[in-house]
Amino acid sequence: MKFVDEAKVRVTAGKGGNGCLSFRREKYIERGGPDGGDGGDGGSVFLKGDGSLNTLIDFRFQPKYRAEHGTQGSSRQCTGAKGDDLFLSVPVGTMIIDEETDEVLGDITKEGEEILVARGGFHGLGNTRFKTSTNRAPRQTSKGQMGEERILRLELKVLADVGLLGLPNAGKSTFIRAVSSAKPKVADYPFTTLIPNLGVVKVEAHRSFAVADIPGLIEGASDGAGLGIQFLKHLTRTHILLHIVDVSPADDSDPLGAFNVIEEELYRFSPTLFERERWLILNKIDLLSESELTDLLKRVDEELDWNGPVFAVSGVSRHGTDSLCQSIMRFLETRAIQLEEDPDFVELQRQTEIEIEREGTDRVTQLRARKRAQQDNDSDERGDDHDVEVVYAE
Ligand SMILES: Nc1nc2c(ncn2[C@@H]2O[C@H](COP(=O)(O)OP(=O)(O)OP(=O)(O)O)[C@@H](O)[C@H]2O)c(=O)[nH]1
Ligand SMILES: [Mg+2]
Repeated sequence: MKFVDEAKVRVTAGKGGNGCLSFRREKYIERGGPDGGDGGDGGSVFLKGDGSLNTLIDFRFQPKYRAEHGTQGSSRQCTGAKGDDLFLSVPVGTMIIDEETDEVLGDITKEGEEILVARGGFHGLGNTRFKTSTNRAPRQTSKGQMGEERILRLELKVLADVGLLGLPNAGKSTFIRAVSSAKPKVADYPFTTLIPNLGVVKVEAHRSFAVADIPGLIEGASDGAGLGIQFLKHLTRTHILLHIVDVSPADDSDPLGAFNVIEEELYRFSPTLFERERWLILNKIDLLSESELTDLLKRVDEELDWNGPVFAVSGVSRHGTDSLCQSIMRFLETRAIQLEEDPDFVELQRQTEIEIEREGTDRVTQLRARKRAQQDNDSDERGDDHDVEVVYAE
């Protein structure tokens, strides 16, 4: 499955400056000829590949862009200044589509690659240009042309940096709603989320990451219970998993028990994915008193086989979610630097992904074979999401 991050922007190139109507007027020179200069061209709009960006989210906050107009020509044959071109930085991999015609204008495939998306208006001509042997004092000029305007749809296939993991009702979708502009359905019944969703989290300008919300897992998922475990394959290329635990489940079950159930299912899907950076997120802390939370944290410390980071948040009140996102961003940025500097680390990541893919595929294949045997030639593969191709981030 490919997640697609999408943004619509209106780009308007600058108008060309008008030509100038003017005649030379100097002392002692009678009937000086025409001396109106041309206008300057309008600035164009370009999109430019920037390898440090990984989402299109900044465009959702600012959807309109305009390049500068050219200035008018002036007397003494002065040409107007050209409007500055506008370069908009987009992530490498961005596809540019004209929203009105659906025409693909291009793909930004490399760092620094530039694609013209709106051409600046041509400049107007000053009256000097219209002088002929029969018309020595032309009063004619031309106007600068309008710049092109387009509505662009930008699409970027993104890999989620962060994957959410947890029982149904743990609050995964609520968390995505709290930290991003994605609006997956939230409800107090299990399996509200049936297909993975993508949320893009903007920490500040040009710092963002993508989170995948996948359907909840239940005990026995790796044996096909609930929606199964095949959705875990969407976490193969994430860099952190957030294991979200409801601290106050409606059925009064023990949150630590819920934690162990998911850890077990994850391990059974892929021992290699189990080794991935994973943070424990205690969610719904708005439902606990301070002392209850302290007791729970103490139990986490004493009773769980867990050495990773622990965060206490509430997706509903958004308590703790900002600082969690800041920590995620810092982790991802540190990792990106390591990827740039250390080729061994890059290779290790690649191997890890191959291994997870292999383990996950084996597991899912085994499960299907078993199901098929049980159901006696029943080839119904509900729960599979092979035909789900594209999910748009809202
Ligand atoms: N009080 C409280 N309720 C929450 C919080 N987060 C989620 N909920 C509630 O928990 C229920 C389940 O939330 P969802 O976000 O749909 O849970 P999910 O993990 O996405 O569930 P599935 O999609 O079924 O796997 C909803 O009724 C939410 O309103 C929270 O921080 N505090
Ligand atoms: Mg959900």
